[in-house]
Amino acid sequence: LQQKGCVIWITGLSGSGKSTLACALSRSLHSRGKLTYVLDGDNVRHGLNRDLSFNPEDRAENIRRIGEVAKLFADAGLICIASLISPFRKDRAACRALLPEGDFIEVFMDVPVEVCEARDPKGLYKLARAGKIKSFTGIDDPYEPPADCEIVLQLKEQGCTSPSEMAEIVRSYLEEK
Ligand code: GGZ
Repeated sequence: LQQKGCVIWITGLSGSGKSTLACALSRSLHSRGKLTYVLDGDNVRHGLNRDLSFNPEDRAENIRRIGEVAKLFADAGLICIASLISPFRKDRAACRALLPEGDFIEVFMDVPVEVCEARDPKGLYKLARAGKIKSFTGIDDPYEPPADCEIVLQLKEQGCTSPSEMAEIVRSYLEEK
C-alpha cells in the first residue's frame, strides 16, 4: 500500500456543509486510488456514540472518541475524514495531539450562522429558535472558530464555492504535502 494515513478534520456549524465536503473529498480521493473513510458526527452518534448528548461534557467525549477512531484509521494507512461540529478548541487540539506533526489537517467551514440558518437543511435551526431544541450550536451554544487551522473554506460573494471546488482545495493541499 503506497499510502500514508492522516486525518482531515472538518469543523463548522450545523448546515455549513461539512458532510457534503467530506463526501465529495472522499469520492475525489477514491477516484485517484486512495483509501478513505468518513467519520461523520451525526452518523457516529447513531452507533458508537449513541449514549452521548449535546452537553459540553458529552460533546467533548464524542469528539475524543471520534479522534481516537480517526487515529486508528490513520494508523492503518487510510485518509480518515472526520466531519463533526467539534465546537471547542481544546477538544480539537486534543485530537490533533494524538497524531504526529503534520498528520492532522484541520479544515474550517467558515460559513456565517445566518447562512447556515437560512439553509436549515433539516429544520433544526427552526426548532432551536422555537426553543424545541436546547443548546443548539450557534444559537444558544458556543462555537469557537479555529485560530490556526490548515485550511479555511469561505463563502464567495454569491453563495458558497461548490462542494467539488472545496474538495479540490483540500485535495491539492494533501498532494503538495
Ligand atoms: C448542534 C445538533 C444539536 C445541538 C442535534 N447542537 O447538521 P446536523 O444536525 O446533521 O449535524 C448536527 C449534529 C451534530 O453532531 P456532532 O457530533 O457533529 O456535534 S459535536 O461535534 O458538537 O459533538 C445536527 C445535530 O447533530 N444536532 N442537536 N444541540 N447540533
